[in-house]
Amino acid sequence: MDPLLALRPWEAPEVTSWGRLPMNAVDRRAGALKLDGDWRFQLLPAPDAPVSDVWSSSYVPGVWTMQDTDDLPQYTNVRMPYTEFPPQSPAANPTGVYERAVDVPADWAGRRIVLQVGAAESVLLVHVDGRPAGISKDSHLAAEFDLTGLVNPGERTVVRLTVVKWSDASHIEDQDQWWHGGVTRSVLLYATDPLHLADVTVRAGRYGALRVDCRVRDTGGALPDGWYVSGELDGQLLTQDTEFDRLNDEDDRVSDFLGEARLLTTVPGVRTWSAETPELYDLTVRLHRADGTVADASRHRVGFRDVEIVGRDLLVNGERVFVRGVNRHDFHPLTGRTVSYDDMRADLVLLKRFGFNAIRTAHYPNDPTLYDLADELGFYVVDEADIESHDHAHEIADDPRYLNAFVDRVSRMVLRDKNHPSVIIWSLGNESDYGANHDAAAGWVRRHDPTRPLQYEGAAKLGWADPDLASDIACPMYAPLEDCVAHALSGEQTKPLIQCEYSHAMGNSNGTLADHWAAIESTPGLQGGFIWEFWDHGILQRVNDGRPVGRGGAGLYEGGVAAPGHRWAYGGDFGETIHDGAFIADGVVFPDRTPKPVLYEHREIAAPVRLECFKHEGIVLGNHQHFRGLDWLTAEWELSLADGGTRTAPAELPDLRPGETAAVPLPFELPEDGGEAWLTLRVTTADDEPWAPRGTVVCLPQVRLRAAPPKRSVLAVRNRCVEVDADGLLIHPLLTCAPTLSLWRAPTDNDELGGMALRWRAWGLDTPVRKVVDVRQAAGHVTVRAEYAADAGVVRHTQVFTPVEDGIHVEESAELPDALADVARVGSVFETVAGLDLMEWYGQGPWESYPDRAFGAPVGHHRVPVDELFTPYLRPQESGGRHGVRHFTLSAPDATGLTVVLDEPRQVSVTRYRAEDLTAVGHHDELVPRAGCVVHLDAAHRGLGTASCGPDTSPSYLVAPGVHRWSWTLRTL
Ligand code: IPT
Repeated sequence: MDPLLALRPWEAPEVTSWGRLPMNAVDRRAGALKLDGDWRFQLLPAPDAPVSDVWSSSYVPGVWTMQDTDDLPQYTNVRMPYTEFPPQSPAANPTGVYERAVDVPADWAGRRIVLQVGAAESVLLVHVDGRPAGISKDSHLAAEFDLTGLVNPGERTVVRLTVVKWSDASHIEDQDQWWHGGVTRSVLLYATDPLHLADVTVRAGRYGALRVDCRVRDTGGALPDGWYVSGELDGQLLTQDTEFDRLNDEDDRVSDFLGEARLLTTVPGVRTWSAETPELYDLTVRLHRADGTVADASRHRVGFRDVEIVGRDLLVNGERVFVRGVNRHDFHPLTGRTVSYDDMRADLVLLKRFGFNAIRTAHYPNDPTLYDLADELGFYVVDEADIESHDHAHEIADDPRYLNAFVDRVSRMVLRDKNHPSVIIWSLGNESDYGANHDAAAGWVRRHDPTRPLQYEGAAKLGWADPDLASDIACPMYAPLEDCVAHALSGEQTKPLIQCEYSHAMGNSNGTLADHWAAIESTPGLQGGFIWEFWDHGILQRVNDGRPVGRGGAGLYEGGVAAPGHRWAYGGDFGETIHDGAFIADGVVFPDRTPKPVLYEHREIAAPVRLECFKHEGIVLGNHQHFRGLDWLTAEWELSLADGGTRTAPAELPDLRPGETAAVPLPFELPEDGGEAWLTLRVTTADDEPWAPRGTVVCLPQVRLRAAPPKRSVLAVRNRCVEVDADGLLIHPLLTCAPTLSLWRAPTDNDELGGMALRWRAWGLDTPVRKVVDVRQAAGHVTVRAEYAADAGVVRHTQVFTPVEDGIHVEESAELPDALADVARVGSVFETVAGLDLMEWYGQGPWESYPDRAFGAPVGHHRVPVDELFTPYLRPQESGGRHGVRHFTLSAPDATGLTVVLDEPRQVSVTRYRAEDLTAVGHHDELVPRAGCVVHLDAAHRGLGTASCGPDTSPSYLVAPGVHRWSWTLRTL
């Protein structure tokens, strides 16, 4: 039997690898043969099933689960998709066999030949021409195998990669994501001189000191005499550390089989690296033979920066930086886990544009290119090891059989990524309880890389301040804001508090994000956190046969929506019975990277320039960055008058250092009339940035210059009357459904998973029965009293309709019994005739906003087609709301339509869907838009919160019982 199979390595956690080379940071991409493309492929039912003569093909890098096999993607969060206990795997264990012939270049004769498999999940067995070459686990890191003795340069060799899907390792790769199988990153074959750089470690501090440590080996055996290394940084030669060499020479323990050399320099006036100023230098390290010829070389990009913890602050270059982070998976809707350079760049560009400066590589080391891009574009990275044993966390954390795997995974990540300035913190993994295996891994990191802090949520949760635990950061997940603030004020805090996950972005969510940041920025000890998460992991699926579209699907989606006949699949959509539904759709972007409205909220929260206040001397402007001035920005003033449109004027940004403020004169004469007035500073990039062309909006800070004047009382007009039908329902030529009371919204994911929707349904709020109690006509008014009977009590609703100049004024009140504490909304709902396709309003916008997610939506005059008001969340739910609307118009192309003027800024939504349309279906593509508009005017609307995973909204955003009053005027255009 094949020796690799005989070992049954898929059920042996002690076996983390066999024949695998040590991880290192030498970049071998240049000059390598890229073995990407179609490989011969067959999918076996189990790893020890016989390989047949029947081959299909599979694309590498890629997952077979999305390439026309019968093994389809499956989504589970915490639970394993099978019942076998660690380290066992199920008997049905899909195993992909990949084969391809490779012509090994003849000029590689005499060289060391290495196969690099970028990533394979979850067990990789390598054979070359039928002979065993190695084994590797650790699905998100590369594995290298020395094939020198197995291949003949100038001849054709058959490389076989056998990839076993389920293994002991699956139990520690139980992350909240799709399960796939395949070779997910590129495969390379490269050659080096036998005398080669085995590793290069770069340390570069903020005062310009650079140290480069090289490890040198010769596969021939002992190192040849006279080898040496040299280095160049942006063309400047580095100095060999001869003292280091001398000490090594004198040290008997240093053998001739491992060479170590150190290069040094100090760069005067160094340009330091930070997320705001990602300054990089080019380093080339060369390994020379005694005669000076170059045996090997390695290129690196170097950023000079320090990261340290002082007291309870995490400092980058001495500055307490705010961590505006997001959790990011390697994800793509067509390729699953395989992500291209262009895709990763697009991810990071988008994050930059929306004010993020940090990434946690949830929950495994991401594609290596991600770190190059983070260095280049400027992100702080929490680099996380591929360990999540969620379902069996407690057993595994102390299981000695897994000890090796923990240390292996953490150490390999550190060895790969240690030279990236972007990586500022190591993470031991996610949701794996806390045990001796973690301490072992932590010990390895602390010894190997004392230059960076280490974090682990599983340890931190045992005590945010406990110095003995394997976490230098208090990095909880979903901690209530009050707890964070209380900790920071307690006097007990010993570590920086940076939440590893917070503000769960599932569906229409991220309520109270601005409240979090107001507290973070004003409470010493709080430094930020990482939003959960970047992606909605919807997989593009054909509706007719239920299969993933796969690589060929580019162009089958746009603006967050799948093309007709397609949809974004979530858990359960591939016929799995064990799954966790739409919990996989919890990102700030749609599966095609279209931003969700929360990103505009975040952009404003992260604004580098703020309008602090409006005082008599003018507008106080502040620079809220850590390292930069304002010279990279340009701005324009915008004055929005409730009754007078918008005016603009050029703005001059003052020369402010970080943290400074200055007053600038008010750029406009405020007209006497014009009512409420708001001033916005439209801040854009002054030049092309690597992540944004010149003119890209960076933020839109705003101050109110004048409040709305008190409302005048409504004057009824004589000789006109308001018509209602026998049920007291308003008759109006533009309305197809008269205004009635609404106490319900299509539950958001937060409403459902937080238990609110259950309560609302139990109260009967989704189907209240309206009964007219009384209709009275008097002095031109019509008063309609109705009762809405819900199971938890009766809501009394009154509408008073008054004819006014060219319209109808409606005064409403609703009385909620105490039993109805905390409902979704209280307000009016009505429907219009078809054809009113444009909405224009004065209020917050233009993007969707809700009471607890309205910081980033400036007040102004906005104009959006009705079809674009709705946000196509994967699982249909309440969506499309606009906060703080003062008045709006719905019009047809011929300018006919209606206007609604509200008594005060209100939550309004105009969509094509009733709440019941949204609750009736599970996917966006199943929605059938109505021809008219469904309009909600809310006296009160519950905040969104984040209760699908984490805290609900805060009490101030709840809808209280008691009497609610609101009024509005409906006019025909
Ligand atoms: C937490 C996980 O770390 C993350 O992977 C994701 O599942 C997130 O929650 C929710 O989407 S763990 C959770 C049990 C708190």
